[in-house]
Amino acid sequence: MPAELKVLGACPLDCPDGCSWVVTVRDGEAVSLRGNPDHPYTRGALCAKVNRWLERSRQPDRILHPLRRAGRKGEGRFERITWDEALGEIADRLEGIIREHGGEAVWPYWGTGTLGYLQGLEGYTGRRFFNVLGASAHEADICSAAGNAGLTASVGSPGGMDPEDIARAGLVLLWGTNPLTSGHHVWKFVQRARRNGARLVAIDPVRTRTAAQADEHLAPLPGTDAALALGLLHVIVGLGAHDEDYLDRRTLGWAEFRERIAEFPPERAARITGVPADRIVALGERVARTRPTAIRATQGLQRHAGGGSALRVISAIPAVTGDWARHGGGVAFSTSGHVKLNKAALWRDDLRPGPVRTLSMSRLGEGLLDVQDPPVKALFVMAANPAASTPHQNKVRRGLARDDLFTVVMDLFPTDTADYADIVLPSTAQHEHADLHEGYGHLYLTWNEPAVAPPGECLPATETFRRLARRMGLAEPALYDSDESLAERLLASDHPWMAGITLDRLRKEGFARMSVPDPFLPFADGFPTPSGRFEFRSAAEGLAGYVPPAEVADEERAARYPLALISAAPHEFLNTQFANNPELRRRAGALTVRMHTDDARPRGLSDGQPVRVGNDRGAFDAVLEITDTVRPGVAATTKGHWAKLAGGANANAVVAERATDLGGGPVFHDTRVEITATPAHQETVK
Ligand SMILES: Nc1nc2c(c(=O)[nH]1)N[C@H]1C(S)=C(S)[C@@H](COP(=O)(O)OP(=O)(O)OC[C@H]3O[C@@H](n4cnc5c(=O)[nH]c(N)nc54)[C@H](O)[C@@H]3O)O[C@H]1N2
Ligand SMILES: Nc1nc2c(c(=O)[nH]1)N[C@H]1C(S)=C(S)[C@@H](COP(=O)(O)OP(=O)(O)OC[C@H]3O[C@@H](n4cnc5c(=O)[nH]c(N)nc54)[C@H](O)[C@@H]3O)O[C@H]1N2
Ligand code: SF4
Ligand SMILES: [Mo]
Repeated sequence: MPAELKVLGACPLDCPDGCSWVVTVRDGEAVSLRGNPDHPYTRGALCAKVNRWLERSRQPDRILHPLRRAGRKGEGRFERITWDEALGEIADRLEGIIREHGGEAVWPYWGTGTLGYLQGLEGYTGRRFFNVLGASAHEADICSAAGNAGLTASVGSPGGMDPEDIARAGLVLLWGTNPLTSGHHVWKFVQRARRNGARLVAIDPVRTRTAAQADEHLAPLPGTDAALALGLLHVIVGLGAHDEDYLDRRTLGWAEFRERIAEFPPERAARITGVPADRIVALGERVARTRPTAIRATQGLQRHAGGGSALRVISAIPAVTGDWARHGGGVAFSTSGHVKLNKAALWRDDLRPGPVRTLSMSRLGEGLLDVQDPPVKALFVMAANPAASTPHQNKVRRGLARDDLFTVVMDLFPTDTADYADIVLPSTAQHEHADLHEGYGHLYLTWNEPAVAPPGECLPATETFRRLARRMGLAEPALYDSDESLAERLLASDHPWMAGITLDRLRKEGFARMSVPDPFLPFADGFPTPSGRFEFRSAAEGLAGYVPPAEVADEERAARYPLALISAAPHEFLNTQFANNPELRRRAGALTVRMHTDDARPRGLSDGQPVRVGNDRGAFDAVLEITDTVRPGVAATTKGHWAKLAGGANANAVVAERATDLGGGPVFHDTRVEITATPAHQETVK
């Protein structure tokens, strides 16, 4: 064996960039992990977080052995047990619960800790095992569900333009997205467009790192984007810049949608969004004049009660201008709609004994406390940290604290959620196991070859479920497939875009671009909707339009909780991952909430003071930053902080367990709060 090996892998995190990485292994030890210079999207660079991947994987708080709870739920006290004891106890408890309550009393709760098709959410290999048990189905609706559903209603698929083609646009709108923090690799394509003369406009209630770099920044009130889009369309149609021929050939419901646009003159859009009418007119004129316009809209935009409709209406802009037919035009939300892997062959839902109910990842509190017939009795949490990530934190904790609930947590670290586990199982990190990945911001598939042996007794999810199946004596042969054979089944797809992509090739080259046509105009020959056209009106969802945010637009609630809170992606963490890395925690500093001077002054609050951010669901403590980077009426914090490292709660203490209009997604950025001095601070002031 050579002394030094280069092993190609993939970043598994829930980030659109799906980076390809190279691990250098010396004497069985990973000595460096870097971005793959040969990957057209990664181009050698990872990010502030993943540059610390190896360091994090060796942190002293890494879980290396199975654990059994030794204290109260939530307390986080555990004793070490053997794998044999752990599997035996899990098998006994599952068998007992299924006997008494049926398979649906088991909830396999997969998070987005890894997006791997083998070890994580995208495929969730354990799905075969849970299918055989007849467990409830898990709806992973926490991230992109609203946008996916909105785009499916109008375009027929969440897949839109290739983000690399943003380089060809004459005008770029970064709409409800903060790529310099949340997926920076798209930036080089944005910059290439700018070098060719494109103007960059950011649309975000907050002047983010990204918005600060734009030529122009519009700051709408959260959740009002569909009204802004309709206002822009009013200007575009008023100038006669709509493409009659395209509308006629490629769309459905234009006459009706045109009437809807007529209801949103710029003055009305301005009243709803808080963006001045002259700015709406100017941007509408710019879109009308510039071909093509590329719109990069990602998840931030759709975390509101009307989030699905927002994506529907925004995707109508290139349908009205005809830009969906132009190379460099359209909307780029998530390329996952273009991935044609044979997921059914991996998942094997045919192994279920019969139809099963579906439980929502975003509404864990409801699932644990309100759902009956049968109630959830066993919760299997895998690559998820819902006690920190999921809405209505106090309700989630009440659910997790139930004495009659058997909870297994598979993770690498002792998270807020692991503290509630009956059994904790130690998991491998990405460079210690095999996996297959897509990137939802590009068109490449990536193979992750294990680079080193796992530390301690950590096991991949695939192997954990093979062992558990054996322990339970399950006869179904599909439960014992090897990782390679699972990957081969997944790649065995007849779709022309998968032509030539084999496991052998992926292992050799590390990644492969899907065999899409070049240039890639996904809807050149029609849209994958029931009518084959872009649907302004869909049979299932009616006519696209503006659906107001729930809390932001609620005046009675605004009287009690005057500030609209956004809790977006932090620069130093990836959701709750890395929030326990000492260096990144140091760089991130304390949990902060930002507020405009006009809101701070009447409250008598000063910069840097501890404050409490609260509403009727709960509260969290933060340090106040007074700034003009948030618009008045809006407060901004970040997701990702571990509650136990941030004074006991984070932003999800105040977020409602409400579903979006389409797709049943969460409404993280549609939250009203009041911000006050923390009680301790009030006392010291007195
Ligand atoms: N560094 C880092 N990168 C990440 C993540 C992370 O935690 N840290 N998370 C990853 C994950 S899981 C995801 S889903 C993506 C999310 O990444 P993004 O899609 O960028 O989503 P957010 O960070 O939630 O919000 C993006 C921006 O939308 C703005 N916004 C909020 N509400 C509205 C609105 O109503 N209208 C408009 N126009 N803008 C609004 C916010 O102020 C924010 O600046 O990033 C991924 N990348
Ligand atoms: N307030 C607020 N909350 C939010 C959001 C927001 O915008 N605002 N955004 C939401 C979004 S977009 C998302 S995607 C969710 C994400 O929420 P989660 O699904 O909870 O994702 P993470 O926080 O990344 O936590 C995943 C856990 O997986 C573990 N893990 C990582 N890799 C592996 C592995 O290979 N095996 C195993 N077994 N475990 C692994 C990590 O250690 C980590 O503890 O959070 C949501 N929460
Ligand atoms: S988090 Fe995103 S940008 Fe960072 S390495 Fe992973 S895929 Fe690349
Ligand atoms: Mo996400």
